[in-house]
Amino acid sequence: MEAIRAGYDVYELRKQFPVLQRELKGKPLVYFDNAATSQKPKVVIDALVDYYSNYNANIHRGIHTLAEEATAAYEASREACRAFIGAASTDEVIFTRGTTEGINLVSHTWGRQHIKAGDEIVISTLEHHSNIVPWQMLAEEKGASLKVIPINDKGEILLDEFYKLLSSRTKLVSIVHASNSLGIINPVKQIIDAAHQAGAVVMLDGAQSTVHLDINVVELDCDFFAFSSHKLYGPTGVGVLYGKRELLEAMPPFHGGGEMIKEVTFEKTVYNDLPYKFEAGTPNIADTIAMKTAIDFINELGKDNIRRHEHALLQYGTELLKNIPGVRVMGDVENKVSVISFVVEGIHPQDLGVLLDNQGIAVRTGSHCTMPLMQCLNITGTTRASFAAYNTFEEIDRLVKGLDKAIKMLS
Ligand code: C6P
Repeated sequence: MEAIRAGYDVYELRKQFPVLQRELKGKPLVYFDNAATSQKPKVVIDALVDYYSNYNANIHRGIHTLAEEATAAYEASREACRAFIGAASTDEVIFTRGTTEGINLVSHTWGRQHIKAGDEIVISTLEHHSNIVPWQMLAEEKGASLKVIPINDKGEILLDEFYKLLSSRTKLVSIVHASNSLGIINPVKQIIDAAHQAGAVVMLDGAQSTVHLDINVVELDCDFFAFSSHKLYGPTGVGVLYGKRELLEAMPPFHGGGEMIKEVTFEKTVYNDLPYKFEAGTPNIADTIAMKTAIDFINELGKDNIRRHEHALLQYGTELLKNIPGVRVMGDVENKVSVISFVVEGIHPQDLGVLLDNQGIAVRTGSHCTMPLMQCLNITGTTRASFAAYNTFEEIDRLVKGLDKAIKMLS
């Protein structure tokens, strides 16, 4: 039944993930912390081992066979990333350490170049700290100010309030595509179009959307888009910043060093072409190569199939959780990625998390790096269950049972 619903065999898929074979506290592991980082299939782990075992070499530097093989694999990953987000050219695909670094790259380069005293940067209440702090730092440095789009009780962005915030002072709008804490998918197309009409540049934080949604940066018309490999079945420590060519070309480099130069004298440096201008030093070669394997893995499974399965899990889990007395599901809206965030009356999320862990169930608890959102919702934090392609309905049943038990123990 589950296999039919998913469009692929979930149980067969699970066999490809070594860690899912693990027992925790004497029970099969239930891994519901996928929004923090997803587990890795064996093909991704093998890609890392293969690079280090068979063609470990520095890239873009050597003329020997190993260097050529490593460079080819590294650049093949850039092409896979380009296609995955629908960018027009690999020149617009910059490898980073992840979403956080991508946002910091833009704030340190484009931001320092363009933001001036009196300018305004617009973000939303839903932002992750990674899409708040870099802009706060920039605003402080430049004498600019940060404007925050309010949300309704459910956590949805109030578009009318956003439109009111836009003015000729708005230079940048930086918005999370899908909220990590609530799962809500933001109306980014409307936001981008309105921001552009006001003359602002738009950055999207794609940390949570890239694994679930079909991304096409050209159709979205966003100016910058950042994501992390580790949330899409790939390794940690690597990700992508997409930027429109004309913006990237006009931006100063982020870091100085090897690889980002064409020519250096003691008097002057001529910077390299895109995308290398933004990739100083020896990069994270193995993980970048394995990120392609993760993208291939998703493409083979089919994003549509994964989405259908995850949505079914989301609906099933939301209904069951809502029926548990004392449980309040936060961000319970239609347009969501597979995240269920909830609070239980009178019980601290951390206590709940520990008791669930004792039953072999991994969830995330706390503010999820969105403290201002928690303050706005008037809560200290939530318990968050986030689903991936390999999760099952039985695992949700285990969560519900585990929750029941934990609530009884803590009440
Ligand atoms: N959210 C979570 O458990 P990095 O760490 O750079 O790969 O991603 C940062 C980041 C940025 N934006 C959003 C919307 C995110 O969800 C994250 C990472 C994890 O929700 C860890 S806090």
